[in-house]
Amino acid sequence: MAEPLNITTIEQMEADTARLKETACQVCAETWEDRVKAQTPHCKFGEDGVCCKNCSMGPCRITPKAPRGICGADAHAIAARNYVRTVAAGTSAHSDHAREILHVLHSASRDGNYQIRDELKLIRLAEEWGVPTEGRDIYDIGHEVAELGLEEFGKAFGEMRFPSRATEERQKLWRSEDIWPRAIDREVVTTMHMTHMGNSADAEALIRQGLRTSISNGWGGSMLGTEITDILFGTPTVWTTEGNLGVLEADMVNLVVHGHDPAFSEMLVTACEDRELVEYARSKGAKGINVVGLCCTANEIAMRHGVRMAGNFLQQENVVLTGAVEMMCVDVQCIFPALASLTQCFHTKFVTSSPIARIPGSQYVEFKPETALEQAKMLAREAIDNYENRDASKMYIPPTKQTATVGYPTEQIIKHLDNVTNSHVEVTGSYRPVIDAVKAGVLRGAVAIVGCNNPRVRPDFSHFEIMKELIENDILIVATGCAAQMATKAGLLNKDAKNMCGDGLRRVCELVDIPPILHMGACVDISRMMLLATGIARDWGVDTTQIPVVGCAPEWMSEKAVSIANYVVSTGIDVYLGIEPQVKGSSQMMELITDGTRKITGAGFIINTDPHQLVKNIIDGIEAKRAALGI
Ligand code: SF4
Ligand code: MSK
Repeated sequence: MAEPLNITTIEQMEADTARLKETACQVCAETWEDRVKAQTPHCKFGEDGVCCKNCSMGPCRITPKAPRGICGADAHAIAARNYVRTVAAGTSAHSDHAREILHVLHSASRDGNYQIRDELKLIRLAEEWGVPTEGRDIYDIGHEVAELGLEEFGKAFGEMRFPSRATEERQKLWRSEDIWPRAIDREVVTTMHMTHMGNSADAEALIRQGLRTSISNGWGGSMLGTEITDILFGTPTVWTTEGNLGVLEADMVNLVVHGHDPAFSEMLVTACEDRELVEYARSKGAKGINVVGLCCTANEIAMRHGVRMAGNFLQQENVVLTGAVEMMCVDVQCIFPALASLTQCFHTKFVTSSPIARIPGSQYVEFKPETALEQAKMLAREAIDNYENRDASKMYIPPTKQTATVGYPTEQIIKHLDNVTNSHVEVTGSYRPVIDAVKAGVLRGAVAIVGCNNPRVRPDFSHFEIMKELIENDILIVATGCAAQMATKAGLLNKDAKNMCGDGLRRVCELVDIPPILHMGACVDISRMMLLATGIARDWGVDTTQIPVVGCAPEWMSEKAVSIANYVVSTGIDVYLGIEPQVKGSSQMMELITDGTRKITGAGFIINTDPHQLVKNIIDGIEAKRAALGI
């Protein structure tokens, strides 16, 4: 099998980190590697999920000698309560992000800072929700849709709207199992209430509420976040871009955007394209302004503007350690508070922008839709002014970078499939070609690889190994979040990566003109994957749980990931985890998350901390689904 021209190995990525660690020593800065050492070994009670501090009689920790907390809660109750609180926290993070975006849509106007960019998507959503569109101004429609979207959070009666996008079988199941969510805030509050001292101690009841809460995220908050972001900033299209630390430029003003909410980063991208500001940067001796992204903000702007990506979660300190960053602007989620002290070792300005993510030692500029462009321009000017403060003795930018093709929301996937089948008009707009390829065995199935990287394992290694082995075995990958960025850094989003694939997948990549790993966006965009799986299942004439498609989070770390994993399982899709959820202290919880949910939703977790074993489990799982379908 021909090797791809150019892949960046994990060893090369680690060598860049080691070189930057020398700079950290030079400026006496600590990094996450030091803090991992200081935190090791981790608290066993926390790891196993059997420490409860839900009331001040505790904390209570479960041991063989003390099998119950003071109130009598056992290991199963405590682990279950901790676990579903994690689901509630993750749901809150994604959904509150969506709420902010809905407010931006509500304030959008033709002559304001934010406009409606995808009118067709707005009209489609308005029609889905019964909002009149005929003869109305698009902004009036947008504002009414925003209001209805905001009602999804706290409506007093009724139930959530987007779950009715699922397959008929799923909808029926969510009703019969009584896990159709009522409203996002209601499910989060119910979870917090159920887990308050003196309430639920039944692990199964808690797991069921966790599933319902997670559906209010995946088929609620996250789906709203994705839809409204597309309406405001445009549905992503295919771009060729670059990723890894080498996208920082030695002779330009480097402005890094980091976090998740695109309202801030979109405005910074616009501001930095301003001719006057570019001229101002030149007047200060720089060749221009280089905006690059980190974490999911990077995914958002890469697939809407082709903006280059500096790296994923555990690379956030490396970016500062290059000594070449004039300003890092962050919004919400996955931001190390450690960036405040680290940036102080350099000339880098660290700007926080949201009341949700206040960090001591940062410069706080509360970002508001009404003044967004003005604020973004002010920050860009400040970054330019900071260019002259660089210290060349602290500067080293690893040259490593890769070309990546990004931006495959469902609309683009359908468009690419249509291009292949344009001679058969009757099949356009459907997933039929991909289904035919799976039925014929050219493709064995698909895996959604998502999630963070995590120092509990060798960072990025599991992603790399699993992705490599899956594509060798003719399994197509869709990726989001920091997993997608690992693929970017490695070069696996390059169309040339088809040379690493098995014959079947390589033929598909050539025919459809895609890389073997499709970048679908940020972690909030896993909702796109739910719609993709639903579309495939519908066109196949089966339920989502039957198709040879699974999810995998090899290196997950955040509470959002736990909520995501639960809504994927609720959708009937198995999830393969490379990091153990913190419930090991309860045999009942281990059974519930791996097998118990299977009796409710038809899917569960498969956990294996060895990436090579995990990928074998995935392939076995896909083959079992194929066999059950008789293919
Ligand atoms: Fe202990 Fe029960 Fe209070 Fe938890 S709720 S801290 S187990 S007494
Ligand atoms: S940024 S949640 S580290 S994917 Fe979405 Fe990456 Fe995980 Fe944050």
